[in-house]
Amino acid sequence: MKIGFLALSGVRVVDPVLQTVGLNLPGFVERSKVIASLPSLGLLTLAALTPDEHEISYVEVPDVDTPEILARLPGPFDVVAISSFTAMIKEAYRLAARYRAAGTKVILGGLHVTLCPDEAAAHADAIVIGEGEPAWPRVLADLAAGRLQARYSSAAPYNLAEAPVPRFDLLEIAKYNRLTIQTARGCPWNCEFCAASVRLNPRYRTKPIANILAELHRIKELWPAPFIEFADDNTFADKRHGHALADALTGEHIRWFTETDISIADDPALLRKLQKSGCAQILIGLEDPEDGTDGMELRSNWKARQRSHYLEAIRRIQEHGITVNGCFVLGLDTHTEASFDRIWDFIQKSELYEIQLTILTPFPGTPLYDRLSREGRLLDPGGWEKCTLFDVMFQPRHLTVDTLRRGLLDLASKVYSAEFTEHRRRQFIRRKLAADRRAA
Ligand code: B12
Repeated sequence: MKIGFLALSGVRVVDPVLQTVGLNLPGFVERSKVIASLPSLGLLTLAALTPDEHEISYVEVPDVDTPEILARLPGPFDVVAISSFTAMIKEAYRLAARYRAAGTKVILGGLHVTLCPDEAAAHADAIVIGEGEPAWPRVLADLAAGRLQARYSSAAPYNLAEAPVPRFDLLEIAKYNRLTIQTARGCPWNCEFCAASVRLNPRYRTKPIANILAELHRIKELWPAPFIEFADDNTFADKRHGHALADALTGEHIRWFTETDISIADDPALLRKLQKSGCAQILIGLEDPEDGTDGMELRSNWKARQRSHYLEAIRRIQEHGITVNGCFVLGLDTHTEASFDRIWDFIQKSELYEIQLTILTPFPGTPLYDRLSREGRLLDPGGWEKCTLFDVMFQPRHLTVDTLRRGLLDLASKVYSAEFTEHRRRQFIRRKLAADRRAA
């Protein structure tokens, strides 16, 4: 069979003001450029599980509604596999409809399909719920035998020791400024708003170091000194695995970025290893430095218990030469008009190198979505295109929708101003040099 793996790429925002003003702010533009060019690791993984007898291609579709796509679909293919995030699911459905009209079988999978299977099933010949690896070989075998089922699901957690090396060779490597490797799935914490891989399968699992290195070495054959982004929700939640990973990366001569939680600051030995292994930046969800995190983490209220030592933790990590990208969520139930200034004050005090500001977003299938729905606060249920982390999709408790939008824009204009960005960069270098002098 001729199989097309279709990735909808690029970043999204619906709000026209944010599009014109917000995305022109230097920090937004910089970050968008960096991340907009990541490939779909999910599809490259499925491609690796596709037997050689099939002819496969990986295609990125930046915008489904462009004249080129409308005039001529990539292909022809017998089957297309399309991946899904919520913000672009309607584009995925439009693309699916065009292929199905042309007689191509469409298989849909990924995060949104897992979160809203009944909706997705109406747009595909088959859907895959949950992790793709266990189901994909069955889908292909059933397709070949002419007995494709409407739904496949992977109930048991996939054993990451069996993970294949994704087909990075299908990519036009020069197009990318970083490539992804997944080292863990899920997260031990259960934040009310989280719509990442914790929703595919709730158990936290790490990938054996040998598999991670095999993936890295494959990438290095194609790109000798790559920049790697770990596509994890929480890379260093398991400290033993974290130490082993940092040891394994040392000497690989790479620079890398990942997402984890603030607890790495409590492990100075790990911080030293991260520095040695080429860690450039760690992204941490701080959400709110003072209030609003109470009750956010549903397992043990873990997040609320961390915030008293945020400042000290950021300082400790950054003194190791690792920049912290601190993420703040605006529109929490405790937020009032005063919260924007309060967060701005904290950002200035924190000396964070990088900052990410997002709006609280009720992704379908999350406890947050269910709560806001029960409370009658969803503004446009089913308006999935707004699940961008920048568009306001719900009625905030103590703010109007417009005050929240304006609050994001005002705060972003201060945080991403050329002047403050330069100040943050210099401050980081100064602190690092001072820490090095103290250590010498
Ligand atoms: C890399 C990444 C991107 C890349 C994606 C490149 C691409 N085309 O896939 C880029 C930078 C383009 C991107 C963009 C966006 N992203 Co993003 N991104 C990530 C990130 C960091 C890693 C995702 C990843 O690689 N996971 C690893 C792979 C292996 O997992 P997977 O894709 O889920 O695939 C598995 C299964 O889902 C399944 N599967 C997946 N697809 C398919 C298809 C078929 C046919 C089958 C059978 C199975 C299957 O099998 C795979 C293996 O088990 C996550 C955060 C995180 N920590 O996970 C956010 C994340 C996925 N992004 C998110 C968001 C919100 C966005 C944006 C909307 C941001 C914006 N404002 O523009 C856009 C969406 C635009 C778009 N094009 O869809 C959210 C999505 C939540 C949701 N439920 O939709 C996440 C979870 C981050 C978060 N803060 O919540 N992102």
